[in-house]
Amino acid sequence: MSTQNAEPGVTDHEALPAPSRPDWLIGMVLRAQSGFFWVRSSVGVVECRLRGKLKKERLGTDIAVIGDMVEISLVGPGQGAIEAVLPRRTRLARRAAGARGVYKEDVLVANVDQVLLVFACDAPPFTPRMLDRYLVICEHSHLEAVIVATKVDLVGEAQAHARFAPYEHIGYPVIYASTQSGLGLEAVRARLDGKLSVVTGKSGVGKSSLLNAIQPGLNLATGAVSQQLNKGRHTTTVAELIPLTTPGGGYVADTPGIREIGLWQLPPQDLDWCFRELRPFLDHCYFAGCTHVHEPDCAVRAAVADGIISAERYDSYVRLRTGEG
Ligand SMILES: Nc1nc2c(ncn2[C@@H]2O[C@H](COP(=O)(O)OP(=O)(O)OP(=O)(O)O)[C@@H](O)[C@H]2O)c(=O)[nH]1
Ligand SMILES: [Mg+2]
Ligand SMILES: [Zn+2]
Repeated sequence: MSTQNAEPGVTDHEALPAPSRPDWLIGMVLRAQSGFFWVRSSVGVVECRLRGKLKKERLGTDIAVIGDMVEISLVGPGQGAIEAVLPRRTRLARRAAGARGVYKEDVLVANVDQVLLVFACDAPPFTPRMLDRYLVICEHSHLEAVIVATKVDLVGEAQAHARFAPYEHIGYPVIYASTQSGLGLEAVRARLDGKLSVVTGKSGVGKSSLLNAIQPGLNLATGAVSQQLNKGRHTTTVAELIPLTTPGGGYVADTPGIREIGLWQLPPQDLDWCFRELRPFLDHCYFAGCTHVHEPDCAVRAAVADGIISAERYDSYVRLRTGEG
């Protein structure tokens, strides 16, 4: 496991609060599995279980998740108990079906600084609809999104830029990368430095290859081997944070995809806001409660007609708005 040789010390980039008891330690959950939590603290990685009182206080599966800052007590060499979970700054969550048809939030990663949305220029083909859905998830969760366009070597830089320019235009950072040519690897490394990042994107886009390239020795499974390992997995639940050896430290969660994170039942006004280039127009439609799909005198549709809002992005918006997916 990659966390086994982790240097002592928690995040170098965060000022840590003092523990509430002098004999407790503050640490970060790097890995969670079957009720065990691997917590990185000043004495190294400690294998912890949850205190029973925590389980009673906070029912659910996400009492502690990777990325959580926790207070632990030591119960033996390398072994401890999680006594408290500190408040989360941010979270990446999905809505899961709970009892009696009520949906509950299921936190996957806590204290996320940014999400790297990895999309290949080709192989697998670029899917703007999916990128737009991911961007909505990030906006809705108030998480910074960074687009990484991989496999630039397959299409050339001009075509890659043409494909992702609409996203740069509305203010999303795009890093053009290729593990074949080395393009963009420094930029990705700099972007990850000192932060907790979720790296996501569909299978085969090159997430693990990218992380292997920026951190030699990581040896994440790629290509056919990776596909073999993923076979039969029905969950995208992220289980592990990888500590980075970049100058400022940092952590990444390499996850197969956040597609399952439900977008359904997103209130219409929230969806409008999640398409950031729509925001300046939202108060200028003729009808209050305009859906921007068919109404006359719609400021959003006018902006699309004028080429101010990308027709492709608008198409994604309409699909989500009308539930066509
Ligand atoms: N041409 C080209 N191929 C690449 C590049 N990066 C990765 N690949 C190839 O793309 C395939 C998939 O790469 P992975 O890193 O396993 O992709 P992944 O996103 O981690 O996939 P999953 O783990 O299944 O989610 C492998 O065969 C890589 O060799 C690149 O920059 N250029
Ligand atoms: Mg992978
Ligand atoms: Zn409108």
